[in-house]
Amino acid sequence: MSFELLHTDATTKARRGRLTTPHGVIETPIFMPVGTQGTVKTLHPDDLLAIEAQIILGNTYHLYLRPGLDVIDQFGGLHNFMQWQRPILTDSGGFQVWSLAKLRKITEEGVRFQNHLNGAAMMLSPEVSMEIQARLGSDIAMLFDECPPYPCERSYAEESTDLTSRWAKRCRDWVDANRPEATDGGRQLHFGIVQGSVYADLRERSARALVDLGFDGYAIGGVSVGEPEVEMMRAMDHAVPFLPEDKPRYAMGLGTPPQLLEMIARGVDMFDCVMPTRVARNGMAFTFDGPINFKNARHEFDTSPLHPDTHPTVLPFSRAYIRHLIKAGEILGLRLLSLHNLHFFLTLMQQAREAISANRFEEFKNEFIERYEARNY
Ligand code: PRF
Repeated sequence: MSFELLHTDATTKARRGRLTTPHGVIETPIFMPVGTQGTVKTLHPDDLLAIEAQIILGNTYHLYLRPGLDVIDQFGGLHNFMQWQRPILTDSGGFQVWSLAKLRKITEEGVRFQNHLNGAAMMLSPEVSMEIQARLGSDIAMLFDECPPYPCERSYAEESTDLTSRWAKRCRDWVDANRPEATDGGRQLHFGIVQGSVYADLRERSARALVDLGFDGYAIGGVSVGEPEVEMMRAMDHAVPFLPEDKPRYAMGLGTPPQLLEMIARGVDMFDCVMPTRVARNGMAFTFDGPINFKNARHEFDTSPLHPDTHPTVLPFSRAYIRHLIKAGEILGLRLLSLHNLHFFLTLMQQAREAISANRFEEFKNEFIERYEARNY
């Protein structure tokens, strides 16, 4: 059993759990820093250890294109290649093909596309994606899915959802045929992805089809594609009731700090998002007292630290200095804010876990949001 449900909060659906993977144990709820190209941008793996990152994300699409599997095979997988020995989750590539590649064409077989680096014609399919992820040696591999756009006509959403379900069966078959159960418990875990756009019955149908096939965890995909926040929350409410209690649930590509807490309250256990590192490179820091924009002139002469709760590595630096680094385009500025933001997201998850254990998740969430939105810093 890879997932152990440790405790469910008394008043919300928030859960505390423990997921065991070949490269270690993950305490949930958890946020996963994104390392698309085999690096969490600007950070050394030691930095990730310092902020106690438990698991990071890698991308099939990017790593398949560059450096390619022949290079990564030389190292026996992504962990050794990038010098990160804790768990890695890889996304399956379908979503990235959609956002990056040119001339994409979806067929029953898979997705044909021209890659965004040199225009070469390529193909990703359920079998190819599962094979790439097996060779990358990630601890958690995502199934190959289609993420429909928003808004999405019902007829398209229905066809797309059923295609994702047929692809899930092909992923299952590939895994069963090629990845016999490891006897030492060290096998790669596989997570299905619930699609269905904004349609409640399609979300249910998608979840049921995946659960019938049986996977180690279930993601909710097709969210954060431009829909209003209320639709994002509804997508969780429409999928979670049909997912097994004893398997982890992962909301893909989300979200703001308040959104993460709202989703934990709905029974979601895992998250990933480029936001903390992407906005860091834009001069923005998340704090318990709301976001700080270092491009704002009010920080020019400010000798105080970024925030009292920042990581010890960042604490000695003043806001004026960080603003200067950002204004000057200095790499240290991007690095300090990336470290700070990921530390903040991981601290938030740690506090969420503690609040769940104490049966006070609802109060914790409301107190957090009130302080975050007051912006009294
Ligand atoms: N599917 C996959 N990866 C994803 C998503 C999805 O739906 C999302 C949703 N925005 C982010 N990453 N495979």
